[in-house]
Amino acid sequence: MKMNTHFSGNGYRRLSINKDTWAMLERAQDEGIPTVWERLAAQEPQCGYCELGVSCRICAMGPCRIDPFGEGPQRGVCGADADIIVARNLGRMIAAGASAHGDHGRDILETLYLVGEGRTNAYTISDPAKLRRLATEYGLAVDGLSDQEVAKALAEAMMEEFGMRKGRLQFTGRAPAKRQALWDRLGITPRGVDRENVEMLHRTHMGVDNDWANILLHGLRTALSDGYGGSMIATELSDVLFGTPTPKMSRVNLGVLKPDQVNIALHGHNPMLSEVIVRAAQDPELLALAASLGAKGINLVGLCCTGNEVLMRKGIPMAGNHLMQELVIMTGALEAMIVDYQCIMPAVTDVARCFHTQVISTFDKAKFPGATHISFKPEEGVETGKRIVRLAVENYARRNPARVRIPDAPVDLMAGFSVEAILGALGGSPKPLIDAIASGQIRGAVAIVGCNNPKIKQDHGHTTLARRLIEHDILVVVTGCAAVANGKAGLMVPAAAEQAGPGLRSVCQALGVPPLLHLGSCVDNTRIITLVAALANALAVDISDLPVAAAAPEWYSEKAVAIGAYAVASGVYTVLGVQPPIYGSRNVLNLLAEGLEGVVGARFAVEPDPEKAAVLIRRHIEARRKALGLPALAPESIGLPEPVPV
Ligand code: BF8
Ligand code: SF4
Repeated sequence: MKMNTHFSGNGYRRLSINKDTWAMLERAQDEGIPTVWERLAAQEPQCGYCELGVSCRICAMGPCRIDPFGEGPQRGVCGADADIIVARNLGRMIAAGASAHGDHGRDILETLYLVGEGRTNAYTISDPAKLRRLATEYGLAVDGLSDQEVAKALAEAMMEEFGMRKGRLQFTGRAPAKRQALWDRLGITPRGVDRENVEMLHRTHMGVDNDWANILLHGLRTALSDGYGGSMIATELSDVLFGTPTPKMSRVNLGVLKPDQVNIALHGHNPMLSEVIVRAAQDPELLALAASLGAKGINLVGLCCTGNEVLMRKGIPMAGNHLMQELVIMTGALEAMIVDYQCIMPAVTDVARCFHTQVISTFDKAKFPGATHISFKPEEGVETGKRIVRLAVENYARRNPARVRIPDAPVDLMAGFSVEAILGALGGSPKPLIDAIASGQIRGAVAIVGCNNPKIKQDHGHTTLARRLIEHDILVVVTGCAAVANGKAGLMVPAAAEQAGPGLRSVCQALGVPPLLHLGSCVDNTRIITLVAALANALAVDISDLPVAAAAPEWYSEKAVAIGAYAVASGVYTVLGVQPPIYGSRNVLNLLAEGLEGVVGARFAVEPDPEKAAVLIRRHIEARRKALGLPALAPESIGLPEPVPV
């Protein structure tokens, strides 16, 4: 591919705030290796119809598009108008994102079932107390049963949730009673993890649900089946199998690679494989093999959400977030990139061809031409893990030391804040947090979540928003690539409390925690839902009454759309930093950005400038505080951002 010249000189510096990214982009430029940024530039200008959401290729009478200026066609061949087309496209995005999480949850669930049946030697029950709590939540009698028997019974009960037998997902019971009643009234209580996704695909087939608002309502139900179904099952069962996270220190950025060790990156989302890799990397035989090749050890590093999973539970250092997946290979120091699924760019095998790195794919549902495929079966996890690590170690012999360029020194970060760990730090109940919010010492809490997107200067949105919020005494919780971004910026160590306002600072200092708490991977956004539901329940209010908000400043993925939709459907005001493809329908836009407030007590906002997003969020939080009768700043005193032109 022709390299894009507008990154010449040090123009690449405007693509990211990070020195490690800059160093690798400099190498990419010197050596003519294309990256995600060049490919974006090559795609520009991107299709305006698609950006507005008004193109449709659902059937073979099309593809169709609606002219946003009103001069060309206003109907597709079937008669669909812009509202239907935009709503159908958005509905399918939600279903795809929810399916990704649901399928991930199912993989973990099937593993729990294997443990319950005693058919795998690779996994055990790491948190039996949590296993029993969950089983009790599912109405199962656990007294007198072994952990293995409880695991099997819980797995079977959860398998029911993927279909349609029960009529409502068990975990919806975590939401405040008022919220559950609202969902019932609206007819959006999720009934099954798979069911809502399938129904969305059905409804959006040509000629089924031709009412845009009805499609969007089902979009909320589909998203709820992710938040209280697929994702929540994935999180809770990963804790049961691999351990419920506790606070721990680790390090982040490309500097976590070691020049004298075998470096292996764990990339993707599912912790099943990475758990066995972590064990295989400590295997004496493999360590001896590494030593015989001159390596001082085997160094595991994380990428994206698999990285977050092993960081949260094992303290494995983190090489970077989404936009680092090509760049980590360009260090020349990576022996293997082990991938499972989701957010793994097909481009990684292209970049790997320029170096000695082996990309090893592991799930039969996620193959990569150019990668070595080693099929992972949880029954044979231990053997597969060793086989993969052996391959990586052997590859050390092919490393060219002259090509190794590891930029920057790693930054410390603290991770591991499960809901259990947070409540533990608070002395077992949310009351101290509620008291701090009520007094105004902490004004509210905001989740900053989601991806990197090459359309946004890497990590600028995440870190700027986080800084503005903590400065104003707003506690921030982070997951996914947003967490990694803020870790790299040094905001996730206890000492970063210095950068917080006086109220939040004193709370963090008393507890010894950072002002940004790392709650995990993207499926772990359900920890945030569990936490806000617990706060609302403790106060006997709905989630939408709380001074809380969410933001996805740099999102790119369909999963992020599903997450945003279940956050809003749960009552959480959510600000997006990247425009979703809905602007071609004024009706859809108005519903999502305004009308939903009257339906579910929360809405979306779109604000690409994180400075302005911070103002929007602070205004929202103060308005909620006022409505709860808590001391509140006047919204006008916070400043009014310029409205985004629509
Ligand atoms: O599930 S934040 S880029 S890695 S989608 Fe992907 Fe986005 Fe990162 Fe994790 Ni989440
Ligand atoms: Fe065109 Fe309608 Fe077919 Fe979409 S469903 S491609 S709008 S005819």
